[in-house]
Amino acid sequence: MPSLSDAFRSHPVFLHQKHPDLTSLQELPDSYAWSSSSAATTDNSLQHQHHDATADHRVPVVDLDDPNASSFIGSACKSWGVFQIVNHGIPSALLRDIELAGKALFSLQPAHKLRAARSPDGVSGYGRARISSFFPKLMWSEGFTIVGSPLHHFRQLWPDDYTKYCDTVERYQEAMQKLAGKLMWLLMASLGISKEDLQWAGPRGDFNGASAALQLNSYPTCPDPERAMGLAAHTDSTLLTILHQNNISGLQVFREGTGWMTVPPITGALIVNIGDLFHILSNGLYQSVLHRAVVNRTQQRFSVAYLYGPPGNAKISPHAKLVGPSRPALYRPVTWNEYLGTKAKHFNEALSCVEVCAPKSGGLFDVSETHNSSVQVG
Ligand SMILES: O=C(O)CCC(=O)C(=O)O
Repeated sequence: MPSLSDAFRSHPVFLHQKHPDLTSLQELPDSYAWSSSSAATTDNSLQHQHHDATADHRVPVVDLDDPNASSFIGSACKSWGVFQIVNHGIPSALLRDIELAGKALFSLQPAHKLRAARSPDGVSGYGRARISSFFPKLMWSEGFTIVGSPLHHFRQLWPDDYTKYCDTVERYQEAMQKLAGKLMWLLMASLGISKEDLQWAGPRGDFNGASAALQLNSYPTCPDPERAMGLAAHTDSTLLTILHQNNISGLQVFREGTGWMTVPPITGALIVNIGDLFHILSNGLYQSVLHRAVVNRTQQRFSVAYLYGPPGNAKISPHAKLVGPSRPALYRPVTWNEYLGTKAKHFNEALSCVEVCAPKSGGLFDVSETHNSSVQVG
């Protein structure tokens, strides 16, 4: 079965020159200075001004212990594509431990971190965001991606002390996998899809064989945050992503008609966002939310994203229950690997590359009419 890394092997990303130590810079180098004209698309333009979260404009918070959690999640996914969860069952000590592991990793000396550098055609390891290659300016962040076991890279980073960090990552991966399975069924229930309706969830419905990656992100303090970008606007290729952010805000989501909205840190809460594959599965009903991370002058920010997808051989397509004469299938079937390959090549245009039909208010039209359309956010 093809592995997650195979998708990247055929689309190597050669990242720019060596990563400088961002913490040592007193001024923003030109290569990190974003402006509207340097941004790749309108949606990626640097608009740090954002809307304050009034009651109507707040990313929904869902209590997973609430008997109506599934329908709240459904509404959140239709109108936002993102929500925060509380009472999710992940121990706060584990959230603290993964944050400490990230802090320990990113505070190593630059040359030391490069011992575990990600190769151009690899997925695991230390480096800039893979999406960097789509932008003319660099992002004010560093990342570390883990697919499967962190052992190989952690041995390179901490030859004498890797076991405790491996243990933390493994516990975190296990807990996230369970939570992702639970969220998948809450999402499915909100769409009227039951265990019998989803073959690739496996005979026990536990999504055995699901693929995932863990992405640790660090956003150092920045001398000129208004002109810098932590992580440029993108949608995730996943079914869903579960994000833990420390208590420093920086994540923003784009909402049609409103603009960029900050997702405020809530102690102990996790953020869940819909990815492109779930958007496909829901036949366009649930939004794959466009999001980005901005930086600040005084406090380093960390985040940990659990990027969750289907088993390697599962073809994801609009679910039969969501397709009918008035709503034909909007996308063709794809495996996660195929889709990652498309994303690695076409980035935010990837969804439109697998469209067979595009939604339009009041009806449907052939996608060939609209192939120049930019980011599909819903
Ligand atoms: O750091 C964040 O808040 C966003 C992280 C993210 O979007 C990612 O890792 O893909």
